[in-house]
Amino acid sequence: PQTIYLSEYKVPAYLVDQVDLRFELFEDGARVHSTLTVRRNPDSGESAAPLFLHGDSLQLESVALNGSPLRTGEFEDRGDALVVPSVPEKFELQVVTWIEPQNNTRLEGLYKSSGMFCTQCEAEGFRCITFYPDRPDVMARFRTRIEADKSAYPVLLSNGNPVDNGELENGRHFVTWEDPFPKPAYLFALVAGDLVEKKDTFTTCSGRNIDLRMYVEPRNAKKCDFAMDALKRSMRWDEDVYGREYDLDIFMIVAVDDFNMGAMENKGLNIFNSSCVLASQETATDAAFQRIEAIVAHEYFHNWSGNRVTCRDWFQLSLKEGFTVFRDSQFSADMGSPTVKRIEDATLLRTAQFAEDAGPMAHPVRPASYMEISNFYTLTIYEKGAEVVRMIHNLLGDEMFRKGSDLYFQRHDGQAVTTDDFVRAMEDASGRDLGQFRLWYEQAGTPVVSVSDEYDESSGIYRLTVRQSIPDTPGQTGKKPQHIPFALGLLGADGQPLPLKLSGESGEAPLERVLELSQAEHCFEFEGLSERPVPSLLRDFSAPVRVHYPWTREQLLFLMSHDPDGFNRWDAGQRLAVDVIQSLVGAPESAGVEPRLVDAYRSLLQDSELDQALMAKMLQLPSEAYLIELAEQADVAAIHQAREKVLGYLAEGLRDELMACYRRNVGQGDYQLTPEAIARRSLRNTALGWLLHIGDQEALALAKEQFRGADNMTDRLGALRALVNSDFAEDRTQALEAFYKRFSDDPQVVELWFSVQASSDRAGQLPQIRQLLDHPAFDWKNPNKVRSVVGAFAAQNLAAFHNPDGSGYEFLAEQVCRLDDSNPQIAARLVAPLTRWRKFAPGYSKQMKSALERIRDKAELSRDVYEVVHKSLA
Ligand code: BAL
Ligand code: ZN
Repeated sequence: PQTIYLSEYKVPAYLVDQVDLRFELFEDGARVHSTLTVRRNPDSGESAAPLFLHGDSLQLESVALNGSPLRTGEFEDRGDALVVPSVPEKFELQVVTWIEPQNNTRLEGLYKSSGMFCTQCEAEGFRCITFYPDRPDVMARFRTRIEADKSAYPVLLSNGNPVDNGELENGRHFVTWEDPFPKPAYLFALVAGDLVEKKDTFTTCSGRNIDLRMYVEPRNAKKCDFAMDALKRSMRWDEDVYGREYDLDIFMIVAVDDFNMGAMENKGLNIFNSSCVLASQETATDAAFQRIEAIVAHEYFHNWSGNRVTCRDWFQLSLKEGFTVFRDSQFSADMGSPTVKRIEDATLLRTAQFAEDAGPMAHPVRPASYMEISNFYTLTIYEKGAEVVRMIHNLLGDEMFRKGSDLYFQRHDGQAVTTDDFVRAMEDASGRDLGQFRLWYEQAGTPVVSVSDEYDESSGIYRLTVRQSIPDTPGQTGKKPQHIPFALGLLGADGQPLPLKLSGESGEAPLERVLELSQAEHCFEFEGLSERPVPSLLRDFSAPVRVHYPWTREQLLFLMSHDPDGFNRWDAGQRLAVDVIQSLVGAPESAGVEPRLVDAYRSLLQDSELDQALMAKMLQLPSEAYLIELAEQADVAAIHQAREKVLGYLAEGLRDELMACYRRNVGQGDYQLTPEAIARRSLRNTALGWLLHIGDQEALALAKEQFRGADNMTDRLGALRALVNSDFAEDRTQALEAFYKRFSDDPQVVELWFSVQASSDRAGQLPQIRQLLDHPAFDWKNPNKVRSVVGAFAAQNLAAFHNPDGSGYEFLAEQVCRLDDSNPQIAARLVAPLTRWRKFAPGYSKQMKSALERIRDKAELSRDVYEVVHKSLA
């Protein structure tokens, strides 16, 4: 496959002003009539360029130019493109294509899911519908007429506002939609199905009434309320915080079961993966409700950050994704607990994005090249991209950042632009120079910030030396220092924050400050300190970097109970637990666990002042995935054993406190989604999990009772998970059977049921995983099912996946090869766990590499999987 380079970007030779589409939908295929109003791009400089239209899996029926059919020789159908060598300066092109949505298993373009037609066009799916200049800098107005059988497809939707509808012969009907906003083809959407409609309204800040509609299959009608409410809160929030008002008269959300992504921000017609939008108390966990709220907000926010202002090319993907993830994280923080949200974001980043940044697919937030753009919907583009915007926010402050975003939206409304345009708007609005800051977009890899310190008692000076370095990544070496906002505080022995007075400064010193690192090394001198302080570094995770500082266990214990920064309090606990677990990795069985860890967790469990949501987070031990990420040459079995040992030791030592915690947090009245109620459920389920881990009989009885009597999915699944991860084999089997019996007709709950098993080292060893694949509810064509079994096994059941006999790797290779033919996007995503083979101890890495080689040697590998596998082996 060909590599595409940012440096080779050229403006389009032709622009499309208007797209008129007519879809004739049938059971055995669809005919797409397209009329494009085209003109030569005055900025292109290529006066005699041929017209080049992308295509993929299309059967061309006819081409006409200004109404005259083109004959053989006047156009070329290359399969992946339609080329018309000679065209006038302005013209209309009529193209008719035939496609087969019912056979489209890639789920790109127009396809069928549970009997309905739906689309996914980002990034390059529109070319699977008709021939088109399928690149985001070609923005056109779309008018779409959909024709289908009325009884099978009573609901016909597309972007914009409905402008016409009527009856046709043979029981068919049509609806026409018109979208007044020019958009790239990746934002096109079409839905046709037998769906129920849930209606609501929203009055915008200027007093316009917007029709809000959700379309779902009838069985899901009761699962819409939460998403609808989240949508209205998102609309209000975007007005309040960013001054962004909705622009069409109607906003629609559709839920579909078969979807590669989580959701898609098509103009006025967001399409969601069912699992990211449908929820009820009985069927969705707290985590699912929070995910839904965040994704509904994310897709809605794209209406401005992505749709009104879009990307010039796919190298700029983070322009819309990084900014929109930042916006949705601000929204979630405002809706719940900001500290907990920060902890969750940082955990994802440190566990998974740092791993990506240290692996063979590492790329900058603005990549310089790719083979298959679908492979670049990554944690780096999304989450690191959001951190980069967050740093700009922190450097500029609330007010200037808002000024910058206002300028960005106003200056670029209706345009397709670059990350550089975004940064420039921030600079122009604030007067700040972000020249060096731009390196965050250009350089891949996670910066390492190493801190050392010395305290001079006689002068009262505390000297902090801060060095930064950025590791080499594929194709990038010798990187320049970046501009890093580094927030810190200093604590005295009694836990009081100490003033941070830099030498030579006058006036009152702050108790927290943000140092701006720009060189490879800085030395900061703080004066007027009468005691050696304990540093609290990178507060609130002020930059996506790794911090190295030789904290002692005493210091970590101290920060864990005293740091006024909630994030760093949690972080100190994590660092301590990591240190204790790491010291046991590969140690003899007789090696003891640090007893102070039990004391620290006991204090935590007994701390009645502490925010319960933070306590719930602090009680989570670092995951195996994080421990692996931190290891040099990961020995998975040894890490797993060490972690289990610490968990067992803590649970034994804190048995009574855990039981008290459980009892304190049950029976709190009606189900609510407040941060407090979520924290209580999290605390009781963590306590239950720990107690079952050590085989506590009283806890077993409580778990069974909770499993039977729960009035919500968080508690029911919490009990199920605790049972599944315990050694009570019979109870586990009974609970799994009962759960399936109760929820077998709800695909989303069945996905939970699959993933609880697939991610458990007790219930998810390879033979059991194979059984899950043979289960009648498993469906290879449904990405959620694949993710819930194969994905969960490889990404969460690490001890089983990394079985030293290599069977887990072979299994994954087999499933990737199987999926590559039907759904290459999903196949390429599943390969990820193997790509980090260099990270593991030799016994593992050799076998991981051969599994990758096995995939590489498959005949007719898709471009998606080819890119991931070849880059991983390079
Ligand atoms: N644009 C793809 C889905 C999302 O990030 O919203
Ligand atoms: Zn997005």
